[in-house]
Amino acid sequence: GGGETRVRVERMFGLMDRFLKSDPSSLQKDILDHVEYTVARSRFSFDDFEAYQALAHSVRDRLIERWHDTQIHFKKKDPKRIYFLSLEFLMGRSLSNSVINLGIRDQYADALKELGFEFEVLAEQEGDAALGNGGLARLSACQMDSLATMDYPAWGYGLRYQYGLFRQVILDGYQHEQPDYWLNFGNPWEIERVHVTYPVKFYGTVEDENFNGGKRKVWLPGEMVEAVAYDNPIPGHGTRNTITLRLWAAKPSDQIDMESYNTGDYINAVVNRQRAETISSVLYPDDRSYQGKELRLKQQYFFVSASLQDIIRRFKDSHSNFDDFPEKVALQLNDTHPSLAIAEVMRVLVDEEHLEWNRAWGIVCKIFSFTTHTVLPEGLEKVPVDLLESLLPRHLQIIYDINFDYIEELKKKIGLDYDRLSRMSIVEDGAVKSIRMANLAIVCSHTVNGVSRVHSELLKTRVFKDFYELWPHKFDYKTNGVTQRRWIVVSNPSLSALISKWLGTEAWIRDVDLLAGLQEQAANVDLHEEWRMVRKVNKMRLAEYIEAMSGIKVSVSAMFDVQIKRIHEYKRQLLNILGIIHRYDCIKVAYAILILFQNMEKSDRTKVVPRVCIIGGKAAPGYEIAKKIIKLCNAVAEKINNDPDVGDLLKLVFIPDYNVSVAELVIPGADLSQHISTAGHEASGTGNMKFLMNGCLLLATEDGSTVEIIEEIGEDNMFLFGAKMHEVPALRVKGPTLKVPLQFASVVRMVRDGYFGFQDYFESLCDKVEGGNDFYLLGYDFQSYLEAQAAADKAFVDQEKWTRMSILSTAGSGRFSSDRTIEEYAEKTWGIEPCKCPF
Ligand code: 4GP
Repeated sequence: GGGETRVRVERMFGLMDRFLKSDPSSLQKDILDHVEYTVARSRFSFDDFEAYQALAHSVRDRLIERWHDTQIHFKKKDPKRIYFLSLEFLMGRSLSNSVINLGIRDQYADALKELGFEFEVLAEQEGDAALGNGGLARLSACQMDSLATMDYPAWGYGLRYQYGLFRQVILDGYQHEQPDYWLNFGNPWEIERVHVTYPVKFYGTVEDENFNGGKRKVWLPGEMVEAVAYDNPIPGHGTRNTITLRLWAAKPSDQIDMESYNTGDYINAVVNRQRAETISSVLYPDDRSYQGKELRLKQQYFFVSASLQDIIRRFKDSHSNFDDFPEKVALQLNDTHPSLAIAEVMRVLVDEEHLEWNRAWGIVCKIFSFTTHTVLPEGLEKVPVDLLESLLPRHLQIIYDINFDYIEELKKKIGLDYDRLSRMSIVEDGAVKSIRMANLAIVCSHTVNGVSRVHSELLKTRVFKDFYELWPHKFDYKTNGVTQRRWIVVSNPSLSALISKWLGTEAWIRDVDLLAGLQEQAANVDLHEEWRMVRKVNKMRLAEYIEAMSGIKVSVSAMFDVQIKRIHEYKRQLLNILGIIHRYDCIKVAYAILILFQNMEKSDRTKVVPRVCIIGGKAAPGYEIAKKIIKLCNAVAEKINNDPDVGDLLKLVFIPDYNVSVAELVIPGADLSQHISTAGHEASGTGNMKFLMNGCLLLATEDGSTVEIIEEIGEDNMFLFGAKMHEVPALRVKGPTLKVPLQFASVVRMVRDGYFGFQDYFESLCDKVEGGNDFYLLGYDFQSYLEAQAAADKAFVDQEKWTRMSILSTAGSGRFSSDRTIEEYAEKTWGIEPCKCPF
């Protein structure tokens, strides 16, 4: 009945009529309809959460319309598509972002007001979608927003974890992890596609088929589960284009193993089947270490296999020759996590589509690009061969075959340099024989991207040096960026309005380079006044949150100094805490002098610039040292915040359960933010960009993308310190003989001596930075860190100077939009073009 249905529908709706209206009374009606029919509450009585649900569903309806149109348009135009494969997406909340991108935020706010609700209050009802750990995962989310906004024909593919990143609860200052069962209250932002399902196979054996020079095989799996698609529409801003983030959930397979049912143990047979769901049940909370766990490998293959079946099905809908595949498909590997896709494409092409091995290999070499997000060796995944052999026997064979051909070629190029050959091999012959996923990704991708310029230099000169020497043309970088839609417009609406007013346009929301126009106004006193007002209101909002959450009252005239990110030794939250202890000590000394000499030194105390130090972040559950850093922060906070000698001069707040929506609140309220990794360790950093956009000044080391921020805004516009990247290796060699400033020794001493309690517990933490063990150079950098902090204090006292620096920070942030990053990827790496949906 397809044709008839169409005729009827076209008769029923005029072309434009079929779209939902967005005037306040249509919106009200839609919301109330959803209260009644979706939420199943009475239109006359519903609470904030139910109102949020109804509101979300009415937004969802509008998203679906655009999303359908976009998919139809893409299908008709059949452009080359980019498939972004990532095991993690940190989307956060969707409501505000969606209505802003759809351009109907104000209409909704008005509609709700008349119904007696406030938009902001309802928006607070939404929980975060935290399907990722940190930087890498949030970057994927920003990039999806840019892909949609810039009309690229893109799909994101990932896993629909039932438990997102754990919730962090602080009890007695210690981190505890609680499960994040985020789907408990339903998720209006996803659409379950019960008909989009694929079988995914595991285990079993491989048999020969005597074709194809022996390369074609038959895999007889031992286990089968079903992947079900959940689509999350991602709306672009100022465009109708709405793309798909497709997340897979595992379900028991339809194919019932009759035997286990026939044995009569019906209940156990059902229970066993249900185990399939564990594959997509939980996100691994370690962002840097790979433990070679079977479940993790299962997750990787599960999402890769389902995604590729989907991608290949879409290709085959309108193409019959796989030689056209590279013209239509670009596959982006977001870190090594999806690298099994390489072996999977080979397997499908050779075993299932019956392509000859070399032809399949030619295709594989043209479609993959790989981006790595770390410089830490422990971040590079290695999969034990035993594990792979049992779980994916056919894939192991394929990887061996790829490696064999590659090593033969390599020998021709570099000769029999066995050390180098073994370093470059995909297979590592160590105590545990394993597959180096990064090597697999590099060998098979046409482009290997870093995430900032200096990251790329490190990849070329250290991490992947051998490969760079062999294939210099493969190596490139695209400096990360963040979306100004979420990180200014959604999270800082008053700054957003102010910017639009002073630029005389809202066009910067899509064309962020226009922010540079603020430079001309950086000395304008009227702008200064409005700028300070906006910042103050944001600080008040943050102060209220701090008080509600921790009971600590903070003064908004103090400098709000923030460090929020995953807790890692290399990110040096410990340096920050030791700096705070030093500040505390100075205040105490000044106080003692004041008491001793009565009025004489009074001025010294008034010279102290009041600070509120805010630290937030999660530690991986098994990362002991990171957990001790959290405890130390809380112990120091306890002492300082309750010391009457200190008062408003210094407060320390640990914000629990740091996540995307907490960041949206904290960043706009920060005066100063810290990005203080040991130089050479932060691949890029994206938090620095979010703070920069919001006019927060940076106190930073010359690491990752900060190096490029310096080029944009100038070193006078921030507070830099610390050993430079090229100095770090030599400093480490000198390690034990390095001179450490007295102040450093004395603050570590305070911790060691139990000044903040928990003496035994902190001992190993102190050992990490003393006695020649100070790998991250906290001691060496301490002096210059304190100097940078003093410079920040000095600048803060001069509010005019500070405001100018703040305006110049926002004005100079244009380069750090993910729109720019995505455009570079599209042009240089993926070879795709915009495909804009009409209307
Ligand atoms: C992070 C990097 O640590 C960070 O520097 C970078 O900005 C971010 O990726 C996005 O590229 N890495 C991870 C990870 O989150 O899991 O390796």
